[in-house]
Amino acid sequence: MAGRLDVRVRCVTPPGTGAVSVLEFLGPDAPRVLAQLCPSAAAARPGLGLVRVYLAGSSCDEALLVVRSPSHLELHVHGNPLLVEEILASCALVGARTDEHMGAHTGARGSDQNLEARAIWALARCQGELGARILLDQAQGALRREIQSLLAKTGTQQDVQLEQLLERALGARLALRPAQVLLAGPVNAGKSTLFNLMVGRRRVIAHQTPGTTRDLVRESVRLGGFVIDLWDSAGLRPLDPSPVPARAIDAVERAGIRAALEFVERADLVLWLVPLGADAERVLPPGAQRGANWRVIRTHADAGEERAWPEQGISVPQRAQAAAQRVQELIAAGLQLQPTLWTQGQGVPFEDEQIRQLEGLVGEKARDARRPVLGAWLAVPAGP
Ligand SMILES: Nc1nc2c(ncn2[C@@H]2O[C@H](COP(=O)(O)OP(=O)(O)OP(=O)(O)O)[C@@H](O)[C@H]2O)c(=O)[nH]1
Ligand SMILES: [Mg+2]
Repeated sequence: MAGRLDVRVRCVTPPGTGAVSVLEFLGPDAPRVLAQLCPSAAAARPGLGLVRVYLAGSSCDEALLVVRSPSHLELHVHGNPLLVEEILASCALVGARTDEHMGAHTGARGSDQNLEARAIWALARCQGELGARILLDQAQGALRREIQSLLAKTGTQQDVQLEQLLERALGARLALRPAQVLLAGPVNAGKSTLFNLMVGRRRVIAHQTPGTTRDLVRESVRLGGFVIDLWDSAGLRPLDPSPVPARAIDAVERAGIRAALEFVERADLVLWLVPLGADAERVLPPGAQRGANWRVIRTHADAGEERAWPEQGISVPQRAQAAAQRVQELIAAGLQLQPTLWTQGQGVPFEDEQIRQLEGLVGEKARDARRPVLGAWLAVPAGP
């Protein structure tokens, strides 16, 4: 093993297979370590260039070399986890401090990563447009600046800014990770039909046979700048004798119903689908209560004499577009999605732990605790 060099090598893109993985070489010995992998890098000038990467003497990739400064270089290799692993190992072999200690490559956020790097980590996983814009801003220092300005204030002014920051963080949670929205209700209510409509393709079987859906099925659905996880589930059977001719309920269907009922307990929002005119409560299992996060949607609003859609119900077969719009509105209202919760430049705490800490800092009594807690957020300085 070579002696330690003054260079840190870390993978700054998320773990896993991707188009490109970016390796950062930081420190005065960065060019020396890089030249072991890419001999042509020794003569590289500031800017961009193509280099060949060699491992154990054989060429293994063609990469983009970015020379930001003599002590800050980036190697953009193809995004193969094995390749990244091998490059880090070969850097460690010549004495570099590699990112096993940083944790970024293994998927964990090291506590020695600054706020900006952690925002980039979250950005790589964020599915929604609004969340991505918020995280990009935090990666460019918005949260750091907000905390600095908060700590520069005192008394009531500081109390107010802290409360606003917490409120923004809570509002942003559903922009940063998808809410879980469940379609539930009696068999044949039209859950799978609506699910396919919202997903935009025939993802699951919708059929007049009661009990068609057996399992929970998830798909991502965009709602403006937000993304939700929408779930289809097995229909519940009425507790009294069913009016629909049904085959005997078997063990698989029973398991599906159990899974649906369990999900009802933990979903952020339950859309309870019931055909227009049917009793919405009839299929609820004993003891089950409609929570505050339930919204009833009447389906089959085209059936019979009553042509009530879209005000009283939806009809996917007859008026798909109106149905989709109505359901989107119900989801946005049910989840209290706020597209205007953030404007560029405002800090948004983006990790659950940050929100937990902020909650502990609200109120006059917690004033003294703010500097140590929030100061620690800034302890690792922003990168070069
Ligand atoms: N007329 C009418 N038919 C509908 C409507 N929505 C769904 N259907 C039909 O009702 C039948 C059942 O629809 P599904 O979407 O499979 O119902 P489901 O709630 O998923 O049923 P399970 O999976 O058995 O719980 C299918 O034949 C659909 O075409 C509607 O609004 N109006
Ligand atoms: Mg179904």
